[in-house]
Amino acid sequence: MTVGIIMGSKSDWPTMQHTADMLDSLGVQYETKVVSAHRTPHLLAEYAESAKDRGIKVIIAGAGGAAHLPGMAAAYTSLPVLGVPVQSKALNGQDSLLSIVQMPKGIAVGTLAIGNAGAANAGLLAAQIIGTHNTEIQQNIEEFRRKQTETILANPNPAE
Ligand code: RP5
Repeated sequence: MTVGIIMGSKSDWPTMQHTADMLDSLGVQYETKVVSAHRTPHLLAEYAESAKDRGIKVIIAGAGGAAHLPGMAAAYTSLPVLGVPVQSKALNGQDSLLSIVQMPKGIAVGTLAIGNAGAANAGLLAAQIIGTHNTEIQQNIEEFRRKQTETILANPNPAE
């Protein structure tokens, strides 16, 4: 597995599934697991500390509300960590976004957009990172973008 997708709760899966779908479409292998910063703190430490030795190259962490998962995962590993703010019910994901994006200097998390778009783009960005050392994945990304552009150019009429 080259990407580790973790999330704070099973309730995050409908969002984080978009990450998995993107990685599937780009031919990137991944694993998925519920790991909570608050409810299973020891599991989080164990997961992030062992990720590099297990062959993981990028960790994608999705969480909502007081979303400490990406930041704490980043604290336990030198692998790149991408954070996905899950759209919370109470504050629409503003809480998730701000708690993920405002990392103090010295520990980095790459924060994506709130919700499904951010989840999909986390997969895309992880693939782009891995693609710097993997020609096949890089070609898959270029093909994905070529098709995306072609589809838009072939359907210029918004009313159709
Ligand atoms: C966070 O709390 C999770 O990432 C989830 O987005 C949020 C709510 O979790 P549940 O109460 O639905 O399990 O830890």
